[in-house]
Amino acid sequence: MCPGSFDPVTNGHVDVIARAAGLYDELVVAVLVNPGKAGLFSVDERMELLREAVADLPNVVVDSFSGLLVDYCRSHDVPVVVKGLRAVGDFEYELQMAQMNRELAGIETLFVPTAPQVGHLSSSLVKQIATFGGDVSRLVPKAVLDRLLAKRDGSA
Ligand code: COD
Repeated sequence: MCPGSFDPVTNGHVDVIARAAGLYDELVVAVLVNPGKAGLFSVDERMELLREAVADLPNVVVDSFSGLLVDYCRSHDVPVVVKGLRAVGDFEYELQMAQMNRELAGIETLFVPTAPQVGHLSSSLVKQIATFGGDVSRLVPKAVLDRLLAKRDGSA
């Protein structure tokens, strides 16, 4: 399983998802609500954009969940969580969550190092750049770009 806020999905997420999909027979990408982050897109919008972004990966299913990651894993028999690691900041946060999820439910976390060409990408930076009219066309899938532009122009 690849969990995240995906608000919205970026090319960095897609890279990790595609690589995780190559390691397992089945991969669930789940939108989980991160209480520490305010959302621009609704959970339904995030799922729709994710589905478009992973349309060429037949073993990937998109889902959502509100609650603890370990509860989702337990109820769906998910043994492993795959996370992308960018820099030291990610590592400290992700290590803590990985250790906690293992303590709570024995769930293992596999870390995939970010690809250098997407290591600087984050949903928050993409939103900030798009809000102020910057070009994010190389940073996100096409469907996300269209939706960001529509939101900025007030038509979505
Ligand atoms: N390159 C590589 N990996 C990337 C990139 C990139 N450019 N951008 C993001 N990623 C990775 C992140 O490192 C992360 O692993 C994943 O993609 C998702 O990223 P985000 O930013 O969309 O999602 P987060 O970090 O906000 O997601 C946090 C969760 C929602 C997974 C977490 O808060 C959670 O599990 N919440 C559920 C409640 C819970 O169980 N809490 C207790 C945790 S111990």
